[in-house]
Amino acid sequence: MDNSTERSKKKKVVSVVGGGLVGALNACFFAKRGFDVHVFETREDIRQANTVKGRSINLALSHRGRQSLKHVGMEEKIVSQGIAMHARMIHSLNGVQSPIPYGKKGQYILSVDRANLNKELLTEAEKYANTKLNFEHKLQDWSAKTGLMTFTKSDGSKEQIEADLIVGCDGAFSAVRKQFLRQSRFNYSQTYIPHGYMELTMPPVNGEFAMKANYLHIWPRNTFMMIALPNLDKTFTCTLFMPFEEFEKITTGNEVIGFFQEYFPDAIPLIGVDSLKRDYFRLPAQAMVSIKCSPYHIGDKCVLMGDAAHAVVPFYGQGMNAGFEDCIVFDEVMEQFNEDFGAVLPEYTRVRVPDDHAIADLAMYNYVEMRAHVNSKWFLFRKSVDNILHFLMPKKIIPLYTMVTFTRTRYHEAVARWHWQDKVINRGLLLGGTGAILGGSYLLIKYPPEINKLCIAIEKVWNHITPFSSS
Ligand code: FAD
Ligand code: EGU
Repeated sequence: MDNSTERSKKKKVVSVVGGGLVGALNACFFAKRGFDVHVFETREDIRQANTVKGRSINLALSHRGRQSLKHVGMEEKIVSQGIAMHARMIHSLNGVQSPIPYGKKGQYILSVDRANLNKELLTEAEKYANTKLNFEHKLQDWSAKTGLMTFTKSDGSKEQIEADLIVGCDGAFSAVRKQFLRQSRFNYSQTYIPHGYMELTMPPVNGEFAMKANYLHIWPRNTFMMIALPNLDKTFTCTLFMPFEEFEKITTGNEVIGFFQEYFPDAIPLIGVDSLKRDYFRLPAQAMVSIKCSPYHIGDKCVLMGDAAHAVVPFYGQGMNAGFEDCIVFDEVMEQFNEDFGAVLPEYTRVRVPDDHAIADLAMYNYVEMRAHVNSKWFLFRKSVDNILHFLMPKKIIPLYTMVTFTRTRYHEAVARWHWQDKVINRGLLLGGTGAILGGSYLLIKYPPEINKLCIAIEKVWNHITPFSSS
């Protein structure tokens, strides 16, 4: 029997709630399968709007996100509109900049413009004849019993709509998820971290990027941290992360400059004193939340994807990438279970929850780690050790960020493998240390005068692997 004709005869209706990054991409995935796709988005059509509000201007796109875009034929286009970042650039307090590559030559991440990516995805979704985009439609409520959704339109009027499947892609504060909270045996947790973030723009200098363009710039200062990603218009968007209580301490322009002089002095002339003062007070610091839940579905009627299912803190650059990967995983399960929603939805929850929870945990772990003891020296040291071990044993030891960023290794497997590698490394250090002590003692007894030379040699090696300025 020909599956595709049987499928097209059914032509089930799929309602995607949320036309953000994941919703717009998901619309393409469902449209490609031949469903009747309706997207409902609260905002007006951002392609016509001139005010682009919302959070984070640019994002790091990596392998998982790219694979997902490739699935709907969008990879090339989006990549061509992004800026490659082949390495991080670590800024020390004294202004020294040190690059650390992400990997081999072809391994880089991309800085992409959120608004542009969203527009491209909406335009792509609209190319399918079986897709309809509905803007200024805010999901007010829906019934888990009947599947009936109620939308509020911009003029205040209400509209009721039914669908065979509701796909909740409406972000971290999902209205679709609200009904899940009323179900028995639904697990939910949310954690706001003490840090907030604020975006500052670094303009071009003489028509050129103010800093090296093809890098993700990082100023690691323990509890204070700044990250900058390049934009196509030759600006950088700097994101400042710090505890809300620290944001609140700074109330005047001079205090802003004083704070930057203490922690990010090299950025002051690049952002500019006046625009730094202006940008800082333009918007209040934004909160960051981590949300985990399970299951991701209700019966054969509704499923959550993207931030609606799992909001993660941005300290692994994976929120959008994970949401995009959700779309591929769902598509794979659809193929496996012949688009039978009753079977697909529970299987999607079964395979995807452990991975989304793993990346949520990893991002939170990295936040805690960076906040606790990551200054520029430590960052350089740790990443160098990772890279050296990977270079020496490319098959056995793969850095965690490499598995997360450059492969589609399931997140939970990457974590398991990371724990295993840590054991191997510790055992190696233990064996190596024991060997060095035993061997060293032997040499000391046999050739006492040679010890001086040995010390010099060790010092040389040490200076070679940690050639960093103080911070
Ligand atoms: P959203 O982008 O939030 O979209 C949800 C959409 O649903 C919106 O358009 C909204 O208007 C709409 N909506 C909401 N409620 C309703 C309703 N009731 N009815 C109809 N529509 C509704 N990720 C990365 O991969 N790389 C990064 O480098 C990165 N950096 C980040 C930096 C910061 C500071 C932050 C905060 C996040 C970062 N992320 C990053 C995460 C990324 O922004 C999110 O994971 C991603 O935007 C999630 O997409 P989404 O479509 O699920 O949700
Ligand atoms: C945070 C905010 C460096 C964009 C995690 C690395 C991020 C991004 C890192 C933001 C860091 C931190 C990784 C990438 C990326 C690093 C990563 C973080 C993009 C472990 C716009 N993080 N981010 N790790 O390795 O894997 O370079 O706002 F500072 S991209 Cl916090 Cl790869």
